[in-house]
Amino acid sequence: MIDPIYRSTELHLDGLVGPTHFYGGLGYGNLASAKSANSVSSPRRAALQGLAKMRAVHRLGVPQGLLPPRARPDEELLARCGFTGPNALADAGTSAPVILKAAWSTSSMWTANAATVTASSDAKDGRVHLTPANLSSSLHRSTEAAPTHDLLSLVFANDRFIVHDPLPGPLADEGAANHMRLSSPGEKEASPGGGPATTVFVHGPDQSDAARFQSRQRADASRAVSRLHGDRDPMFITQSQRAIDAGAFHNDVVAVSSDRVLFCHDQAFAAGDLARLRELRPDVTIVNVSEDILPLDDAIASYIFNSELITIEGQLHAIVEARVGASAASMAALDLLIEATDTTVHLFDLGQSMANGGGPACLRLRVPLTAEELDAVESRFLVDEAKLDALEAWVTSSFRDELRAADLVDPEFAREVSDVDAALRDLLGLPD
Ligand code: SUG
Repeated sequence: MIDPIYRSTELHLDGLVGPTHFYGGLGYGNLASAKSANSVSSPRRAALQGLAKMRAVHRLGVPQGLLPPRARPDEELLARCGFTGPNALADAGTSAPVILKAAWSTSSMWTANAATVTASSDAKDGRVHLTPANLSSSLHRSTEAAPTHDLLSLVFANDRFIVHDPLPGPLADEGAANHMRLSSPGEKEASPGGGPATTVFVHGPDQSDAARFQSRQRADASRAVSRLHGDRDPMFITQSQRAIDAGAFHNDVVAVSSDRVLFCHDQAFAAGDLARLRELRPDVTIVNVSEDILPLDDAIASYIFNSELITIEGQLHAIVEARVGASAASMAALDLLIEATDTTVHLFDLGQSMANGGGPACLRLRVPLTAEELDAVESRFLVDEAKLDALEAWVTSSFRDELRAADLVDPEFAREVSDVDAALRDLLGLPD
């Protein structure tokens, strides 16, 4: 097959699933991750499911790229926590299992948490800004920040782009999962070029002792990112505590946008915030699904609002996780989106990622670019059919079909994974 000509300039960067995908029960406020804790995972199926989604998006004519998984186990983390030498894994497994799991985590696959991005037409200085998320709410995710910074600096190595340092740890920031870009009325399409879009930062409410879960996104972090990026038209809205308590640990579990469409659950935001948005941007089509049609718990179970929305030449596409099809109430919500926007729906099985709380929208970072900016992106990180074929072959031949908690203390598994990582660096032409 001949690779299609791009029909959009919004780059989608997916996280490639690594050979150590497992269920650690590590995701704070993430009900799926808690439920799956210690069950048997399939790294091979997880990676193939992710690649199938990337291929489909690529075939739609969308620039599709990837961020590779980090080398595992994270020996630096183990050493910083006092685990060194030949028994490091076994010792960590006995006395600090959370540190052991963090050292093996493939959570970098959820690139919606890799960074917050501001398009050049939305920034006062006319450059594309990226701030890697510090992910400081949890140990396993916080270790992603420094390597993500280095990777993004390679992908966007051109002075059209600025990759900032992650925010200081206490300003907890989870990246684009809590950020939406509503295209300006002057823009023809999701790609930048018209006036400034409204960049919507969604952060948690003030901490409360009554809360079941605290928000992972602090308001002062959202404001700091917006300041750093020089956003021309930012807006700040608050997640509802009810949604966080029901398991919406990121806003993208209950709301998603593309271009001038916002698809969300009625309980996603604090009272009055959606009305404020509507008043500010009356041109935006808001498909706000009420509790009567889709109870919040069902929305969080199906991840309907975590669908990946993509606007291509004016047509809205939704990459929807297969389990939505099994929920009549979620299908009713999807019908509302289709009625309002004539969306084309594509169903995908992402079950392995979903069991850790990561749906279609979690697996991709959107980078709205102009055609010239897209040309400046480092091509080693972009996929085409041949690269996708090679990646599938790499996964099929070298990833385990089953992984158990006990494998994480096995030094033989560590050696195996290091060979798998080296083969990927070779395939993508990346340095050690
Ligand atoms: O941060 N899960 C991730 C899921 C992230 C989903 N991303 C978005 N919503 N954008 C998290 O909770 C689970 C890992 C484990 O349990 O092994 C985890 O980290």
